[in-house]
Amino acid sequence: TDLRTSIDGFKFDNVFMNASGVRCYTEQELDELVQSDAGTLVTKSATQAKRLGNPSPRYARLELGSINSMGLPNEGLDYYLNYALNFQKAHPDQPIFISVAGLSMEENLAMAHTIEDSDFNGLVEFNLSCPNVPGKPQTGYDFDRTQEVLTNLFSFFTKPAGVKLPPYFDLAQFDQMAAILNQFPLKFVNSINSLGNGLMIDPETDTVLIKPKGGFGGVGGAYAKPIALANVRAFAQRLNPQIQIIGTGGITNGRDAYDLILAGASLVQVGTLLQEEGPAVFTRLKRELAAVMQTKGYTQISDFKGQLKTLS
Ligand code: RRO
Repeated sequence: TDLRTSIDGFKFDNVFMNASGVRCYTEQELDELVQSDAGTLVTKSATQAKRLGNPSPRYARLELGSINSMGLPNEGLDYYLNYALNFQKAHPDQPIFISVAGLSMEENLAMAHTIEDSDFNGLVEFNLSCPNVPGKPQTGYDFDRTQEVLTNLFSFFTKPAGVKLPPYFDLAQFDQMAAILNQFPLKFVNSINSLGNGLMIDPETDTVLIKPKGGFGGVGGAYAKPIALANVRAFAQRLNPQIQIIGTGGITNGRDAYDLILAGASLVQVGTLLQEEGPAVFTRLKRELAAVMQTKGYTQISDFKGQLKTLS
C-alpha cells in the first residue's frame, strides 16, 4: 500500500508526522523522529531567542487526551534553522518543516527574514495559534490581524510556507478566514492547534491539573477529533485548490488518520498520541492506515483524499 503524499512538489514517504511542540524540542528528539517511521517532521515553534516557557506542571494526560500550557519553551530560531540546514545537507530528498511563532508582528517578520536569507529549502509553518502565552491572544482569532501579518509577510517572503490555525466553530469564521488565506501564496494550511483554554479538575484534590494560567490550557487528543475533522473539511471546501491541508487533532489510530484524509488532509500530524506513545507510534499508524485502505480496496492516498460522502 502506497502512503506517499506531497505538498507543492515536496514529496513525503508517508502522510504521518509530529505536531509541532511534541518531541521536537531538542536535536536528540528531532533525531528520534528522523529515525522513526514518520514521513517528515516539524521543529518546535520557535521564537527569536530561547525561551524557558511556563512553570511546571504544564502538561497533563487526560482520560481522552491531554491539556498543556507549555508557554512556547524553545531553543530559539537559530537552533532549529541550524538543525534543518544540517539535515537537508545529509538528506536532500527528505523535506522537513520549521515552525515559527513570534510573540509580535515584528518578531515574526524578523524570523521570516532570517529564514528567507538562509539556505533553508524546506517548508515553513507560521504558528498563528499558540494559546498559552499569558497576555498574547491567538492571532488566528483576530481576522484583521491575520490579514495584516500575512500581507507584511508575503511582501518579501518567497519560500514555501503555510499557517497553523486554531480551531474555528462557526461557518462564518471559515468563510472569513478562507477569504483571507486565499489572497496569499500559501502552500498549506494546518488545522487544528489545540482546543485553547480548556480546564480539567482532579476529583481527589479539587485542584486544576496544570500550574500556568490557573489551570487553563490547550486540549488535544480524542477530544479534538470532531473539531479537527470539521476544520479540515471546511477549509478543503473553501481554499484555493493549490493550498494543501495538513490535518492535526484527534489521532489515536489509523482510522482517525483515514478520516482526516477523507475530509481533505494531505498530511496528518500527531500530537498527544506521539507524546504518550513515542515515535514508534508511526509504525503502528502506518500499518493501521494501510489496513483500512486495503479493506476499502484503495492503493494510494489520492484514491480517497477529500472523498467524504454526505447524505443526499
Ligand atoms: O508551547 C505551547 O504552549 C503551545 C503552543 Br506554541 C501551541 O501552538 N500549541 C499548544 O498547544 N501549546
